[in-house]
Amino acid sequence: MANDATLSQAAARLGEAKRVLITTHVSPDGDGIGSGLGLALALEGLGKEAVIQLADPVPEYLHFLPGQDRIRCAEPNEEGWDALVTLDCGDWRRLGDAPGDTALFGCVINLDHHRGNEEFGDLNVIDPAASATGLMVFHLLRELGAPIGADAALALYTAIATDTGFFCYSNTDVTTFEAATELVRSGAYPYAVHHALNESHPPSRLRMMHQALGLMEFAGDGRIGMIVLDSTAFDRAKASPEDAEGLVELPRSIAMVEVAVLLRPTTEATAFKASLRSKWKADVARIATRFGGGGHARAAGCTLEGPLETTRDRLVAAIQEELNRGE
Ligand SMILES: [Mn+2]
Repeated sequence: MANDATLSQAAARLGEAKRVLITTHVSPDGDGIGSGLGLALALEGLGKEAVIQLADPVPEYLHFLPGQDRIRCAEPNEEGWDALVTLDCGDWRRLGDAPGDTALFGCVINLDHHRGNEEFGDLNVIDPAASATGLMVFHLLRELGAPIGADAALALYTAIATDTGFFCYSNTDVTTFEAATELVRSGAYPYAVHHALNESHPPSRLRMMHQALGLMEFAGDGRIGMIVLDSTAFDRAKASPEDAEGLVELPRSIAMVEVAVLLRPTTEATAFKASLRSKWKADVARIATRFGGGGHARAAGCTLEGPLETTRDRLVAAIQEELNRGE
């Protein structure tokens, strides 16, 4: 692993710490929550105090993970801690105000796999080659010599499974499978994760999918597949924003499509959130970065201000440019 030295430095600092605060980005996902719970539970196993502080609540689909009584969400942190570990987050602002002031921490450890991470920590362990932050936490716990119990294993397995699309995306590699094997050996039950994430949707999720399929459009000779959800689509489906999570996979499943886009209004409805995915060539992180977002080469996101028509046009133009670049 590229950042071995730093990973062992992080392990050394955590080994000394007695009280550790853990956090992840706003709108937390499976990797952020799974990594956080896995780390917290394993640190507790070493006799440390570990609390997870979040800016936003844990989404419904992750409520099956055990250990969530360690999560605080309502107020920003005001206490002092030996260390803060930020997980899966490329810049400090994206933590919301969850951790509070940096002066509250003996050490800030930034553990992440986003390329372009702003390295805001005292220790920055950034590995863009890692398929998930959960995988990095797994290796960190090995460095620490921390036993991984069944609950922590389930959390870390979930982190890795969600960021790799259940071991399908192009980031899935030997290291990923090796870690998953170890986690299953430690008690993670893969079907429990698949069941919670893929077989437990409310009917509104499928109504939203129905709307989304009807709104699918194409650009760039069919190489750009896009779904634009407006508030009418949500009203028709009687759906919540959570019901639209991951629908960007629908256009990505089409043979011709190289870049898939899901556009949906922000809760304030003054801007649009774009989720971007690609298959082989297009670097969607580069596109997202142009609009102030970020992510990975094959999965990224950003928020675009302005009315829908201009937003769509700006985005399609930027994607087209990226597709031309690769030719
Ligand atoms: Mn991640």
